[in-house]
Amino acid sequence: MIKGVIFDLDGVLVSTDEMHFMAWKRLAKELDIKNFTKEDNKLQKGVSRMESLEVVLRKGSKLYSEEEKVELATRKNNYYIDLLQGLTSEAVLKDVIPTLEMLRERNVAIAVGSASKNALIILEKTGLSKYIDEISCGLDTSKSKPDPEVFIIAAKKINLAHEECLVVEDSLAGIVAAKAAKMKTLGVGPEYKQLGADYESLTLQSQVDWNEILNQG
Ligand code: B16
Ligand code: MG
Repeated sequence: MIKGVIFDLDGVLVSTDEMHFMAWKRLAKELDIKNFTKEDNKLQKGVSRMESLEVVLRKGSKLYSEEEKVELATRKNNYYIDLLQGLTSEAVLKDVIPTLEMLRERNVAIAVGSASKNALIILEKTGLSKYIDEISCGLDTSKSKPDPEVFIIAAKKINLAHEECLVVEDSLAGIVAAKAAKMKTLGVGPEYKQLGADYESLTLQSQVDWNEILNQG
C-alpha cells in the first residue's frame, strides 16, 4: 500500500522552466554562445545545475576550468534567483492543489524530491509549503538523478519503506532514479508516455485513478 507520495518539483508541482531558460540564455549570450535554444533547455530538465551548465558549454568551443565553471553556474543561479522573486501561485501546475488536498485528507505523507537547490524558495513563493511534510532537495544530496539518493532521503524523512512510496516525475532521469530505489512511479508532463513509469498521465488527475494507485501500490 502506498503511504507516501514524493513529488518532483519543477515540471510536476510548478513550472519554472521559462525562468531557468531565461537565466541560462543570458549566461550563454555573455559567453558568446548565440545558438542556445529551447531544445537544448529540454536536456537540462531534472538534471543538476553543473550538468545543466555542461549542456550550455557544449554549444560553444571554449574550455573552462572547474573554478570558472563554478563561477558560471553561480552567475546563472543569481540570474535565476532574481527571476524567482516574481514567482507566484500562478506557476503552480494544473491539478496540483486538488491532488495535494486529496492526499492530505487521506493522511498520505507528502514529500518533495527535487534536484533543485532553490526548492525552499520556490515552495514558499508559490504557497505550496503548507502542503509539504518533508523536502529532499539538491542541498541534501551529493549525487543527482538518475541516482536514487534524493528519493531515498525523502523516504527516510517521511519514515516510510521504499515500497510504500510513489514518486511522481516528469523526467526520465527521475523515473530511473525512483525505480532504482524500488519505488512505484507515476510519469506526468508533456513526455509522460516516454518515461516508462508504472502509471502514466498528462497531469496529476487526467488519467490517474488515485484509488487504484494508493490501494494497490
Ligand atoms: P537549481 P527538479 C531541477 O528540478 C530542474 O528541472 C533542472 O532544470 C535544474 O537544473 C535542477 O533542478 C537544479 O536546479 O539550479 O535550482 O539547483 O525537476 O528536480 O525539481
Ligand atoms: Mg522535474
